[in-house]
Amino acid sequence: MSTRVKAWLRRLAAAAFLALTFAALFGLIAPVAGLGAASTGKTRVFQIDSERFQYSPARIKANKGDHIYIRLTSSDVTHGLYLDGYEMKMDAEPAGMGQMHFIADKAGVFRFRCSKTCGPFHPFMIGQLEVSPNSPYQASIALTLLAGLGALGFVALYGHKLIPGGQGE
Ligand SMILES: [Cu+2]
Repeated sequence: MSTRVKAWLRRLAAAAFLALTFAALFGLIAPVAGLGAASTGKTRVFQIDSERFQYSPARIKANKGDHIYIRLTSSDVTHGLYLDGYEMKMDAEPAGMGQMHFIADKAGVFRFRCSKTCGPFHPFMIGQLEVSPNSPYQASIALTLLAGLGALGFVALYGHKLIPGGQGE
């Protein structure tokens, strides 16, 4: 190979390396700055009715980052709803309605249970909120790892060529 071609290849390699490094840095910074995930949150309104000794629906689902509104009504006596993990609670009297609003900033499966003693099976009055990890957020993390691995692999393969006077000469 002529020296001109070698020099050109080296410059190309350096440019690719820089591009990968920037991609990796941006991938790391973007989710932290909220560019990747914050804009994807949806508003979800759940209407849960309570009746001795169950909630309906008893299972609700959302994605991380969603704005969640839960409205609680009761068809018989006063019930409550305490949400584990988010440590929030509300009550619903027979003619009234309880409400809570929060941003699902934690992924996982969280139990909610009745917080008003309503009868013999009160301790078994439970439900669950499932918060799935936000996929665009996960994708940005995967991209970051990929870019990082790419940069590492590149350095491992061609790093010696980036140093003037190295083995690649
Ligand atoms: Cu209850």
